Amino acid sequence: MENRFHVNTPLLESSSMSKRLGTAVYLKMENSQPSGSFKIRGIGHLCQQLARQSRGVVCSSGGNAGMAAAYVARKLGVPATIVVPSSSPPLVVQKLQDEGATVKIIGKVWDDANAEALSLAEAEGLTYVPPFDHPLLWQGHASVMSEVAASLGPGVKPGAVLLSVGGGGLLCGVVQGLKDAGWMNVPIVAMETVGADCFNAAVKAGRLVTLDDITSEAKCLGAKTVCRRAFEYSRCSELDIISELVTDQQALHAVQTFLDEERVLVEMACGAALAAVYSGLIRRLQDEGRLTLSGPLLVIVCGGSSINMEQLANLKHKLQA
Ligand code: PLV
Repeated sequence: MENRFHVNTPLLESSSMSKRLGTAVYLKMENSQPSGSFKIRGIGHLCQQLARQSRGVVCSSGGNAGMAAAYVARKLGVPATIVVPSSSPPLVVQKLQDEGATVKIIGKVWDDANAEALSLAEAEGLTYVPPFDHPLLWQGHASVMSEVAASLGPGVKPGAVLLSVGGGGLLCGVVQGLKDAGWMNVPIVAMETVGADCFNAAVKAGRLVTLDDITSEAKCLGAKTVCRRAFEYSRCSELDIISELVTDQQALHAVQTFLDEERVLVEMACGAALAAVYSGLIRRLQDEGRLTLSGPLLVIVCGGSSINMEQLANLKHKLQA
């Protein structure tokens, strides 16, 4: 068996969320992964396959994919270069450096940083680590669902899965995990923020859409184009993927409520998913008959390192002004 870098994360019942929804809510605590998010699952798996003998890895990232790549590279004894856009907060740059990575700040949004990472890989013979668009990432991310299946035990399946979408890697991994578990008919509620909504835009347009800009503060959801596989899944008749948006204010409010009620600090990218519960969106989908929960709601608490008390205060200042 390959070495793995991720840990089995806790599956916790949230009594406050359950009370709000009138249905059991389970939290898959991916915030407690080494490197701070679910990204380590896919990136760990990909690097095991592609980077063992590498001269070095280069990863473009809003932050968390980079954190995972830097962590895995250190464990493999391989140098890591992480390319982030200028929108990534300084605290992430610092954390990446603390993890031993070389950090380059290129462009305004992730797409700019990614172009640089691709040309660095080419020019310097480095292994390119994509943050969301690769079958090995999805295969690695799928382990989140096999763990959930093991934790829930035989005969129990989630009523729905609630998650965030950036470039769509987590979504693709969860779909694969649902397939593996024989849970294809479990609906997925796929959340983005307004201004980082490339999946929602593609679903609405019926084709891949490239956003002009990322205007949301949820920078780790800020890919301008969702990966093709995620878009294809949205059109697959065997799957039920509900794409919804919240505002940055709702995502921030969710981050704060989650901190107060669950005592856990997550970044805006994760707040987008949590906001579906706190803002009443899940309730509304139920009322409208678009979502029926025949089992517990599973929330993927994707986590994220782009947050601390100071960053939280900055966000409050920016968004609540
Ligand atoms: N973040 C990517 C892409 O950014 C990155 O480079 O870190 N939740 C958190 C905490 C994340 O960091 C991300 C992705 C997501 C959710 C969404 O996952 P995805 O991209 O697989 O849909 C531009």
